[in-house]
Order: sequence, then structure tokens, then C-alpha cells
Amino acid sequence: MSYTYTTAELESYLDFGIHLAKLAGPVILEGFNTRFSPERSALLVKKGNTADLVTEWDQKVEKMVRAEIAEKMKGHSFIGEETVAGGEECGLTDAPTWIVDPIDGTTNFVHGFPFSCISIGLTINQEPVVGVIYNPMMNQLFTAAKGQGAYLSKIDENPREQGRRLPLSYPHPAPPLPSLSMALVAGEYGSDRKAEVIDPKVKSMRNLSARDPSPATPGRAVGHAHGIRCLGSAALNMMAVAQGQFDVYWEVGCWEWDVCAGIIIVRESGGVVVDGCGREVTDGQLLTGRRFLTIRGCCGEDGDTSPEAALAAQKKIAKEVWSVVEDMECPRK
Ligand code: LIP
Repeated sequence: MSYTYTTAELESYLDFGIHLAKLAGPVILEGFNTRFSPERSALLVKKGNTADLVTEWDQKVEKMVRAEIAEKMKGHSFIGEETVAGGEECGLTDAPTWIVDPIDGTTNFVHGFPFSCISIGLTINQEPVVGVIYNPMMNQLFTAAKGQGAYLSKIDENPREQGRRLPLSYPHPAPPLPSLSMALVAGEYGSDRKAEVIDPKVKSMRNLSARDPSPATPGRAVGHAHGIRCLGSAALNMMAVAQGQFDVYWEVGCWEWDVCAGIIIVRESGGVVVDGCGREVTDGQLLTGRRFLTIRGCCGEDGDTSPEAALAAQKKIAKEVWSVVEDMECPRK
């Protein structure tokens, strides 16, 4: 079933997403500032993996946000990181669906590194149409609705009136990247550290930054990128791309709740999000495929500002990334 919606409805969904961020912010900040208090419950790990952390605050924020959506958005569906971790089946359908990571960057949160955020995305017909990402430690609110632009503001500001349009160079688009060798690239090693998962990621990150090919990866190109950065949060890596700070972000293994809000905010900043290993996918397949490549907005060659020219320049970089990284399958179970 295909759902229709109006611009006014999108605006109301965006306002509701910001409302959720305002509810969650103080709770996340309290957890961040009391991380060593004796009352804190022990850290929880997922499925015995000490690199995949969850805290009582992740669970508290998701429970609060899910309840607010259930009360105020009748008929909408919900997919949340901790709800899925708790064993509930949350399949993506065409219905309006709020896809939420209550604390993206939980490991940063646990260690007091202020790069954590709540990520609140809304899909309709499996397409991300509203995104709200809020880092309360830095008071940075990233927002977007389809066709209405992307903004960076503070939590108590009206994004479109007081915020900054993204990318931060707006209205001046960045020039196209001549090649990966001119790029600042974000990547993540993720929380799954089994050899069969981490080894191809290490090879990929090596080749993204290396000058010379490796005999360990015959046939793979190298990127010789300006640098590699790992913020520890998929959503905030994507926001660095949306601002025009990172040029490229590649990750295989994160989930729809990590990226849903980021996809629409990146798109509204002029960027693109595609499959991480070169597969042609629908938005539903992208969201659930666990393979992501994000490329910042730009103009085309010779300053051509047409969407077609920009997309051609972004596709050129995407093809270069796909020639460098390992083609990794990423099962959902
Ligand atoms: C994190 C992602 C990150 C990934 C980490 C972790 P979480 O999400 O944002 O991209 O590399 O392994 O999955 O678990 O902090 O919500």
C-alpha cells in the first residue's frame, strides 16, 4: 500500500521529531554527566560481545520515545535499536515508521567522549522523509524534511529561522572531488569483531588510506585519502558529511536506526547515500542492507550546479570507493 502525505504533514512530523529530541536530550545529558556515580547500573553488553554496549539510558530513552510516538502518532510503526535487541520483530513496511536509535555512539557515551546523539528518522513508503539528530553534549540539532532543506541549529532555536542551512558553505556548493586522494574519509570498525568481519574492514580501511596496493588484496585499488576519521557514531559521521566537513563515509555493519535520519539530512544537504559495496538498491533495501556509502554534496565539473552534474561527480567517487573496499555481505541475523 502506498501512502500519500502533504508538505504540511511533513512539517508536523518534523516538529514532532524535534519534540522527541527535546524530551530525550536532558535524559541523555544526565546519563552522560553521571556515568561514574555509584548508583549507575552496570554496563550491559549485547549477546556477550563486550564491544557492543548498551546502558540503562539507551533503554530509558527508547522506552520514553516509543511511548510518545504510540500516544501521539496513532497508526505509525516503530523500529528501535533496543526494541529489536530485546527480540521484537520490527520489519520495515510502507507504513509511516519511526526508526530510532536512542543513543547512537553508546561507546562514546560510556567513555565520556561527547560524540553521541539520538537519531530519529521517519520513513513513508520505506523512504526516509524526516530526520532529527541531536547531540545534547554539543547542543547540535540536525534536522531535515524531504524537499525542505537540512539545517543545523541549537535545541531551543527554530531551525529554518535561526539555524544554518547545510552544507555550512550554503549556498555555495563545494567543488567535486577529483578523486579519493583529495578526500577526508570517515569509516568505522563497528562492534562485530569476529575475524571474518573485522579482517575485510581492516583491509578496506587500509586500502582507502594506502598509497600502494597490498598483495593481501589482489585486484583492489587504493585511495591514498587525505585521512581517515572514526567518530564512533554513524549518525554523526553522516552529519559531518552533511555539513561538508567529511567528503565520504563508508561503513558496513550498522543498522537502519543508525542511518535513517542521517539519510534524509544528507540528501537535503545535497549529498547521496548509496549501497556500501556497489549494489543498485531501493531505499528499503538500502536501509535494511547494512552497507552504506555517504558522499557529500557538490557541484559538477566546471561549476555546473545542475543536479545531474552533481550526481555524476558523486557517482564517480562512489565507483572509486567500491573499487577499493572489500565486497562484504552483511546478514541481519
Ligand atoms: C554505533 C554506530 C557505529 C558503529 C558502532 C555502533 P550504537 O551505534 O553508530 O557506526 O560502528 O559499532 O553500532 O551501537 O552506538 O547505537
